Amino acid sequence: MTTTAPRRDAPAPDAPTPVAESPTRHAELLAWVQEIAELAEPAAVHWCDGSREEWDRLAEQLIAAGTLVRLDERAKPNSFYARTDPDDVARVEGRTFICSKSPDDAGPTNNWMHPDEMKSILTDRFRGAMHGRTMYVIPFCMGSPEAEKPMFGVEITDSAYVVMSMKIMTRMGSDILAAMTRDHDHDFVPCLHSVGAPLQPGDHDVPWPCNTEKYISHFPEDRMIWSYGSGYGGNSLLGKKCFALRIASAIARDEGWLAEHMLILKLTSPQGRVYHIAAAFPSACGKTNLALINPTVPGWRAETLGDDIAWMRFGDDGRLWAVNPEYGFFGVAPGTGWHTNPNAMQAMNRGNSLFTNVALTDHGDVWWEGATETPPAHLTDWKGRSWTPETGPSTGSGPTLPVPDGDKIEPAAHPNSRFCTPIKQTPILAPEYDSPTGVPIDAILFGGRRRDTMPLVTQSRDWTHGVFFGATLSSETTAAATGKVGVVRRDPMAMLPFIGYHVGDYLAHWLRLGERHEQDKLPKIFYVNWFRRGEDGGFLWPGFGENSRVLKWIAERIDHTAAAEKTPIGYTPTADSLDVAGLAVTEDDLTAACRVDPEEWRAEIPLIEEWFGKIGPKLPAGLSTELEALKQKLSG
Ligand code: GTP
Ligand code: SPV
Ligand code: MN
Repeated sequence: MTTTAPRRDAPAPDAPTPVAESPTRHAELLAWVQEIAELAEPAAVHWCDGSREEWDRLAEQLIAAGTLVRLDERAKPNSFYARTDPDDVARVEGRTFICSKSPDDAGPTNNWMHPDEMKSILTDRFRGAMHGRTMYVIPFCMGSPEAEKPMFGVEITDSAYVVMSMKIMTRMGSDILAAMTRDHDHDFVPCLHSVGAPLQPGDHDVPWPCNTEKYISHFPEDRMIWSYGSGYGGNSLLGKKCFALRIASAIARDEGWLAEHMLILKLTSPQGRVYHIAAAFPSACGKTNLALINPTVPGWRAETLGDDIAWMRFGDDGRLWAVNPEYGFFGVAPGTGWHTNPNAMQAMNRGNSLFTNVALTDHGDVWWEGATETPPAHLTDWKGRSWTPETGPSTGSGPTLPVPDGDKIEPAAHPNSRFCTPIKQTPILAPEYDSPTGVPIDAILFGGRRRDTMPLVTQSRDWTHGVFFGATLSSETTAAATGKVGVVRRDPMAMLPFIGYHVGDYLAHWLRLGERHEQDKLPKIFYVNWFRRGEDGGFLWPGFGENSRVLKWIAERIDHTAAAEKTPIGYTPTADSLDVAGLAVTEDDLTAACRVDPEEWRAEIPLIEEWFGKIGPKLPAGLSTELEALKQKLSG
């Protein structure tokens, strides 16, 4: 439903207002929509119903605006391709703020600003920010609307691309709006977004409007989000990182549960025993791939529940139950191919998908590095330039000079280019994916991208030691956020950019949950690293489907049927407890992948100490004790 917004200067007494024509009676929601319409002064207000007709209309509109290209129906039915502004390609951690009243509630790892100051700055930015654009109102729910306490949000945005993405990534539209007033008016998280590019009469729009000034702001005490200036990914699809992680982690702290950056996987052994595994790896470190794994170990079956976010609550049975609050994948395209991740490829070939900043083939399909082994002879790259495998991009029409040997060809797809696909299209979707209560978790995996030090797999001694694994998680930075790539940083529980409060309080929350529940019902905690490299610089472990061998060892550790070696850092597989039958890896590489190297670990200690120092006085004592114990073991 679209209505013309009231103009503050010339209100026609009988002009339709968003409130009068709105499809809900939710008083608080109506008041908020009215307030934002008056502030941002859009040309029109549209309440999203989530229908196919709405999707088609927005797609046509975005095609006309040059934002989207329709892909060939035979390759990717009902799917579209978008190229962003080259300066709007990833999350902007430097412009992400936690606006708690006290800076001590945001902590040393977040940017902080007082909520009053941020609201004042952003009220100025939002004033008239939607001139010439439609203001979309998206009612959505993270997780099932049938949950005991459904987690509603409403995103207001001036980007139709965001509406289409939210349609894939969340449960949204008329049914959700109706559920918001079922029995009573339910609370919701107001999520305000603008690309920050108002149009004045006569202005010519660009295909990807955005602003060089960006603010991704969270108000944990108000449970509210204001995002300005970016149209991409986690900056603008506010149900995802902003709500389901930053705001939800603050709610979870208050209510005694966990909102985590984790995939959820169901694993079934040849004997039919089911295991549920949650795994936290930093951005672009393998969650989507593990969530969609095709096991190479005979007889083992994997099914997907979620690939990025897990909400976990303790059940009456004392076990930790996980749901995926999302409804789609926003997956890293490069590296995703028929050899590495056939299930993702099949899911996107079913269509109904958006592809952003990948390359376009001459036949109206998409391509990225790793999609196929040999690139097509000609592509249009993510910046819209003609591209060939021999020369990379060329801007002019004249012949391009051959690239000298050894020089790297500029990739055709941006390293953080993404596919956005409904989870229902997964060929290995677990039937419990939509369950309001989720699945009981047997194991939690922490892991990162480390070329050295971290062995293939290590089991913690207990919950506290496992929390130490998570607290000291380290990884090389990736293209998922702006900034330098390949720098090792500490990324606690893969949540560094997503904890909506003080990291010290967050780690204490994790420890406390362990203390308050029965140890033998808690998930077992492991640390994995698929990314260790050999002397030649190549990966020591083949990864992807072969990671099922590690999952099998983990399952057998849960059942106390696999052997392990006790090392200073935890339990690692013995020479013959990891199933490597038929694996094309040399004995030396395997040993190197699994090795606990005391030298490397002694070099790691000062890095952990520096990180714990940064956390400051809120560092839980239990973690300092773990560190001291580790130092003792390494010196012994
Ligand atoms: P976000 O969506 O940013 O949170 O990322 P993610 O954690 O879901 O990472 P994803 O599975 O998309 O993987 C990121 C990159 O790592 C891709 O290029 C993958 O091809 C690559 N990758 C994933 N798993 C493995 C693995 O087991 N081994 C190796 N070598 N690369 C992997
Ligand atoms: C991540 O960066 O962890 C993502 C992509 O999953 S985004 O949605 O942009 O946060
Ligand atoms: Mn992620």
